[in-house]
Amino acid sequence: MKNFRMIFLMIAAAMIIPASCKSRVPADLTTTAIIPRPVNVTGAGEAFKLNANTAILVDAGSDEILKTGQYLASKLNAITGLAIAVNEAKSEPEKGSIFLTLSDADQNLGEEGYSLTITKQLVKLSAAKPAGLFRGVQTIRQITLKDTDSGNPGKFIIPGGTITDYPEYSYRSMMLDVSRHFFGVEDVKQVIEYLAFYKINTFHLHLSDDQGWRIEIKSWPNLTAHGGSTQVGGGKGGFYTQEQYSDIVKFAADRYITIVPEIDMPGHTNAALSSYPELNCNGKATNLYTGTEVGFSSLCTKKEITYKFIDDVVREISALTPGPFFHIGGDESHATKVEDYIPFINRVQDIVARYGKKVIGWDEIALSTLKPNSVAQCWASVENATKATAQGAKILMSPAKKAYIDMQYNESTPIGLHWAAYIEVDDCYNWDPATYIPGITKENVIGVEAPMWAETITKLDDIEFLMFPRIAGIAEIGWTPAGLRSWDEYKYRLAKHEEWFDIMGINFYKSPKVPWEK
Ligand code: TNX
Repeated sequence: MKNFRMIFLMIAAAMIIPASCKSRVPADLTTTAIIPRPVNVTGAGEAFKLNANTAILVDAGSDEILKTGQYLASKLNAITGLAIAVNEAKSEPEKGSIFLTLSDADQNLGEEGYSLTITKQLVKLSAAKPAGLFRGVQTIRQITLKDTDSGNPGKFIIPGGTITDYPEYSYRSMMLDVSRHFFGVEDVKQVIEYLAFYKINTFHLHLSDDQGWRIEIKSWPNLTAHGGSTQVGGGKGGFYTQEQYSDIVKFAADRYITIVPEIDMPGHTNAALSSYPELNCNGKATNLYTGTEVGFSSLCTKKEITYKFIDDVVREISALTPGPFFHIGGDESHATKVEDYIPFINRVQDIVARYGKKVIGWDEIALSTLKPNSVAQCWASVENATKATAQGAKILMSPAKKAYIDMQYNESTPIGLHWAAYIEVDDCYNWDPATYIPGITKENVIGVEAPMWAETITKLDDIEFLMFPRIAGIAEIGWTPAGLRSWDEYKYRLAKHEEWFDIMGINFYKSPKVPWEK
């Protein structure tokens, strides 16, 4: 009899415990799929539940933090269907709130670091600087999960625990070439919004090339009127008015993303040479160009008018650009003799400095005498990178074989080039900016950038296909310490981001290398 009762109780328990266990053990923060992976995560056996009473509270008296709170609210409301409101915090934040504060953060978190403490009662996000709150907000978005508790259908939780997080590199970037094909303001904003989700903080716009000049210069109006009128394949091209460019700058700044404008010179300048005959050594305007060759054009480095032109362009664009950098290109100047190239780059560095900006240029600029604060963007030449660091300059790492997200994934994926390599999702992830070039160490490197050249790209769908999922890996390389990165762990987190790609409507490459769940 006793045995019978015992067996009965055991069976009953076996039936009940799994169900009740499920409702008591919330998802664990340490197993959430945050990209880039945070520096430190601990889990706790409880979770914060979102419901109709959940509010976002922010430090009183700061419009800037209020805006970040509103950004978080709009993202969470879209996902959860709630109508979370944003209010200024009273002295003690109420239970049930998500609290964004600068008041008591560890100053060692730096410009972009943040810490999160999540309990049943409160989600507290602290940072030393507003940018850190914005980065932390991206983490909150990524850990707001559907409650798997069967008694809680359609509800959302944030798993309990703590996160302390800050970036490995201060410069984490993507470049978009809007010259070979032009992309309008709305497309560019969409790309910037995607970058924000992965804590990327810089967006480089390649604004001029042989095929098109894409930014209005008021003192040289024919650059856009004529030079912006076509693109690869002969489409109608386009350009940003200064007002539109400023709108992009502001949209990015609202996401703590810095715009780096590039005017490529002395090569890659056919669009300018075609718009103003006086910029050519022979005084004759070239024809517009809609092909994809490189290395055939050069500004006339010996003419004074060339430097007047550059001065005007740098002045006008710098006035619209709050960020510290101006990118002068400098790549593939095969039509410029090296003895002309070197003094040209030296002189252009002075012009950029006159307008209060620091120079970035492709690695060839290391042939010249770099200013101590100039940055060489390393895409191809180890020798140039070494020349740059020997002069004390910093390196921005964009090795074409790893980080060029205009490369095809493999022979059979549509769009993209393959001159540098086919770059599968794991290839793009498996490298380290601090060891990629022998002799160049972390101290030499300011960060990482994934360039997207646009010879074969004509629409936002194409940008998305080449960007995703590779950009997530580039973001992690820039943010997460090398010791915490491994493809075999990352690929499972990445697989979980398919859900995000679907929610955001992103046309991504479903690589066979990733253990997708769907
Ligand atoms: C090389 S990378 C270029 C660009 C092309 C790109 C295509 C670099 C600095 N120059 O002009 O668009 O290859 O991948």
